[in-house]
Amino acid sequence: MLHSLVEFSYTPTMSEDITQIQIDILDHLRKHPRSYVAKKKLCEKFELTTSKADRAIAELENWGYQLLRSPQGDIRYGASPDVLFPHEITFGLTTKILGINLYSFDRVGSTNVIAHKYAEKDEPEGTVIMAERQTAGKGRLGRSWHSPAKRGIYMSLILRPQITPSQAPGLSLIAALSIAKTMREYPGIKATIKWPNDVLHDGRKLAGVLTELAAEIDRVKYVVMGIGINANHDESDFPPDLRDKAASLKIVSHSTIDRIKFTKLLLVFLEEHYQEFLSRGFKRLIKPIRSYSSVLGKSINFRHDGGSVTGKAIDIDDKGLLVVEIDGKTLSLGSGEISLTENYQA
Ligand code: BT5
Repeated sequence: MLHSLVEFSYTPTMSEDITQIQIDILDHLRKHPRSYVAKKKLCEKFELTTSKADRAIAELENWGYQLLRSPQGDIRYGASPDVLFPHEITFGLTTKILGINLYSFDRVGSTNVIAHKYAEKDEPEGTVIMAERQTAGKGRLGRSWHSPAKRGIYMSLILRPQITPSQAPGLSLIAALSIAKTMREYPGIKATIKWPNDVLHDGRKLAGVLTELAAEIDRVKYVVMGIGINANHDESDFPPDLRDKAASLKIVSHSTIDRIKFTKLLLVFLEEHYQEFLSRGFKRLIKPIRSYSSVLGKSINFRHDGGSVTGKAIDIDDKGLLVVEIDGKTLSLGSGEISLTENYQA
């Protein structure tokens, strides 16, 4: 975790030492949320001089932490700033693999690109790369992902599943299911999955998934699962060409989302579904995926044999493939591009 903070560009001038002191103090205060802690106690516990403790507390407040003070000057944790600090996401996180190793940046080109670099450097399964903004956020097929600062959640996970490359597209569906499930915990958000990788509300896109592979013919070396979520965007945060087809959790639910809380819950659902996928495949996941689908029963366009074809989406099978009916015949689509003929178009 310390390692992650050093990489975190909100703290470029902080020494490693003082950063760890700040985290220790913060964690201690948060573990006693109802009581004021005397500064003397903090100094004793962490073997600090008063001036070092004062400096650490002042730095925490500089970052935006609200600390409450009793008339005697004792301190209590008040609130955290809206910043995706690694120690905020890992604090109280109940996952066993995902997010245990977590890096967070102020600004990157693309978290997926960083995740590939880190994966090549043997970072472990479950490593998460996050950023407050992306200057070159990637969509699928060379498209881009609009990633304004502090509005969204932009994250990439490094996964090392023992699967064949043909099984990997299913991971996008697992991400979409986990995102939709997390969103449905919030009142007013009717998140649906547009197979294979989008999460929508009333036809407007709230989130997208970009799953990329490093693989040999019969073996996946690693997977980078990129997730982009529109959390606290106002309408004006989207460029004009996206305003009709994109929305944010804030726009839909009329309230600001706690991005840290959302990220933690998402990691918990993702881990649960990922483990299920690794041990039993899609069998038990397919029911919620089908029930969240905004595509089933709809007429869709997709690319096939070099041309554009229209058919009806009738099922998602137990491998995660989309089953489409065209002129009484069925066809299973593995990945690629579909669009609803009467609804959202990416
Ligand atoms: C996706 O692509 O939906 C995958 C998006 C994945 C983004 C994450 S962010 C973290 C990680 N790091 C990255 O660099 N990428 C991943 P696709 O299905 O191709 O959708 C892209 C299309 O959606 C664009 O061509 C726009 O039309 C639209 N779009 C772009 N930004 C959007 C946004 N913020 N919200 C909704 N729609 C958007």
